[in-house]
Amino acid sequence: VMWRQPPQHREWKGAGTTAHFYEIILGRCYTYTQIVRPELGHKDCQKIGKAFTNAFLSKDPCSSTEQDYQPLMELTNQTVPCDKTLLWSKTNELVHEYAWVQREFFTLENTLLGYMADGLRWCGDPGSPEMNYQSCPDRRTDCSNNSVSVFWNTVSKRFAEDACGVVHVLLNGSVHNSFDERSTFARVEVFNLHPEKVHTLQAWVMQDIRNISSDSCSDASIKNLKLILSKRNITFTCENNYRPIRFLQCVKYPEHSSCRSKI
Ligand code: DVN
Repeated sequence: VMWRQPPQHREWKGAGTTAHFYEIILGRCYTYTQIVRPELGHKDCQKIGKAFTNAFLSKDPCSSTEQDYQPLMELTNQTVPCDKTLLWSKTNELVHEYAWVQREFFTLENTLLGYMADGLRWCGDPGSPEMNYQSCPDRRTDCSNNSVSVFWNTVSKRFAEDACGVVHVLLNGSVHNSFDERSTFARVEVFNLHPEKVHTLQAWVMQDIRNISSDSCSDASIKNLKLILSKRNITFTCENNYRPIRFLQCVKYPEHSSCRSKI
């Protein structure tokens, strides 16, 4: 008898679907809609969970499209108040620490869909109705239109399109390109802000407290961001080492000189 063997080699270069993916997204959906934002208690998490998996199961994980995620997008629409959208790039930990304290701000991961998918991986296979727990496409070595990247591009696009008033972005002043043209923030979000609704983008550029250098707002990459926005008729303002967020950094390094004085 020829038993069907489990795959002997990993098809893709990236890690496979997160174990218990379906249970995690379903649980997160209920946590978010019942506990974090009970005003969204009417959302149908069973339907949302099915729409999520239907977006990628039995499909080629390298030919994912925005269209695949449309039913999921329609079930998870959510209003973010004007002036409360908080974008970020290369500041994953710090931005979410700040959003945890300043509860009125919404990062994408503080919205239902971002909250559900945060930190997870998923992909399917055209020849199977199951998730692929063995491997998923790596966006650099396998393909850019993979199920996870297309998802984040799609939800990031909607998040930016929906923004209004002043939009904030938390950037990292201690990396080579604070405004990195390859980032989701640069590729997707900046170009999908609607100038009729968003009059200003305010950047907070935070430096690593252990090596504070000169003014990051005058860096070439930030000037490039300012230029792109001026062409799009959006005012750009930039603040270096915004004090409330500096205080968060000081929680970790209370003995640092910039944390000891003038508080
Ligand atoms: O404003 C936020 C948020 O709204 C989000 O959707 O986009 C912004 C953050 O993304 P970013 O500007 O690309 O910021 P980072 O710090 O470069 O990337 C954050 C995370 O997204 C990283 O884990 C990236 O994975 P990596 O580079 O470590 O392998 C990941 N990421 C970036 N571009 C991606 C992506 N993941 C999948 N597909 C992409 N195209």
